[in-house]
Amino acid sequence: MSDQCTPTQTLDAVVVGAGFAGLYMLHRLRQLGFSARVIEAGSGAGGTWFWNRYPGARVDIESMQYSYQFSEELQQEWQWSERYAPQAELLAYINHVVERFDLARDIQFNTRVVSAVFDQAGSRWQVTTDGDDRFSARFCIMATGCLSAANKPDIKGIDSFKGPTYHTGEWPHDGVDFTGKRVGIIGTGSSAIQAIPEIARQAAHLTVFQRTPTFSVPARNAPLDPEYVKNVKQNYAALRKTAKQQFVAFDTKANEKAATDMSAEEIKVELERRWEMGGLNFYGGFADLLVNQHTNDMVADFVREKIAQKVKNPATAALLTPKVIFACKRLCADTDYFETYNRDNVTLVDISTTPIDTITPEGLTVAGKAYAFDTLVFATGFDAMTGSLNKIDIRGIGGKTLKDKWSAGPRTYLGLCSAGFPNLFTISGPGSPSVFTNMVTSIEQHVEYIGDIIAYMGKHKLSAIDATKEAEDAWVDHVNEVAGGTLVNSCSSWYLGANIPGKQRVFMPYIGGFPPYVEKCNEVAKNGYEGFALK
Ligand code: NA7
Repeated sequence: MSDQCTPTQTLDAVVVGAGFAGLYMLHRLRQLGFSARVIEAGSGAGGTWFWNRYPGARVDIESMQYSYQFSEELQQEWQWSERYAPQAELLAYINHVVERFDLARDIQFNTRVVSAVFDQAGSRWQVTTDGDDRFSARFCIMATGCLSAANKPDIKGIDSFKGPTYHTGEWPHDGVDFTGKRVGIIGTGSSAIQAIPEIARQAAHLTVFQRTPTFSVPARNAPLDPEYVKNVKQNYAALRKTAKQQFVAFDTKANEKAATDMSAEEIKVELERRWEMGGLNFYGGFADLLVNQHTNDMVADFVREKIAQKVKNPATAALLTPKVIFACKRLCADTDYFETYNRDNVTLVDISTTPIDTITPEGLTVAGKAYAFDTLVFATGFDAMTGSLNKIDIRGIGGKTLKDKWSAGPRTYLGLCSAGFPNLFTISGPGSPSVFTNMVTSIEQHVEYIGDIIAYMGKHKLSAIDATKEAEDAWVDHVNEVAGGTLVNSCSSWYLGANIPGKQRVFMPYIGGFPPYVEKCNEVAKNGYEGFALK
């Protein structure tokens, strides 16, 4: 019956997701003369910035850099107000982009893609949605984000809690008023580190349940100085160029020297200078930070010392002090996070050795001790990199599912394509620099690269592109080899999928740096897309 009710819409491309990636992909496809439709589960555009509306949510890369650069007019006209834009401003920016480039007419909101099945005979993707839409498209482009499938832990009694519960990645649009409430929060990653100071200021009491303490450096957020903005805008091209030459694709004023080539005094000065600069500039302190254990220990000890200075209660300070490799989990940038534990209305509960026993109607219990609250917040992160893709029934050649193919860890060529799934692209997919970089810059690179491939195929009258197994195997080996040469491969982070019980531990993003990655992509293109089979 539904076959008759829902005629198939024929397009050049279906794009899944209307965040930074999906929006620019749509714009680019249109520029190239292709028809496309974006399917978005949310009621509005924005992806991460649509869903993550928890108190304190803001970007941790400077706003002047965490923005599109494909349009000079756009980057000149948009006014950021703070060094790190808050969620609402990022969403306003995204909505401005939607309007400015007239994108909404090709976006279907409130619709979730359920399946994408490759029809080999016609070289087309048949895409269906939970609204019973059917699309037939030459290309299917997954712009589903790296951190968009919320991880709700399977804790006993989770549904028994009688008060409201919230996940930071699925926050209510009209906000949550914590005034006078006793609040429990599980998790102490980036989201919690931003939310905890804000919730503590409002709530009657906040109890934080911490499994692993996190390294965090002061963000040093502030209103943007108009002179600085003017200067950046006059020289935007130069800043963007410098940023793209950096490992992380944003300008950290990186020190090219390894700590091993510096004197003890120089190191001390550099550490203090980085601490004062604020935010993820800390990554740029020493060229060997992620590969030299001694350097890493030294940086870690410096930050541990700062935590001890900030937190008045030594027992609490000890609990908040990370024991792992510095930046092994993503480094956080905070505003008053550690200081928040000096408040009388904040309690830290260590659940590293004694996990939560059960959630109860009144709160939860740890090691037999009951903690009561009115509201429970899950700041428990995401099924990263693969979670949102695995929610969709994606079937390639011979009906094989992507989920099955990736059961022992994601396998891609350049993080863009997976062999056996022709004409399917993942923007900032596993195996690409993505989360180790300025996401917007990485997204733009992928979108433009995919656009070029599609245009190339049109020009050469090609109907299908697929990664070869050999190129994919070699790329996966390279991704693993590079990760294995760093220190970040060693702790239980979401980079490895270690936060999701049962998920295969494989280092998912490419940690070889943005410039070498782009160079590799460009070389592949120059050689007629070597490593891809074109038909
Ligand atoms: P993260 O960084 O994955 O943090 C999730 C937190 O939740 C982290 O402290 C976890 O502890 C904790 N967690 C997860 N599951 C549980 C269970 N079952 N019990 C107790 N504690 C748990 O997610 P965020 O949303 O904060 O940040 C995600 C990214 O967004 C961030 O890296 C930035 O790139 C932006 P764990 O460390 O696993 O022991």
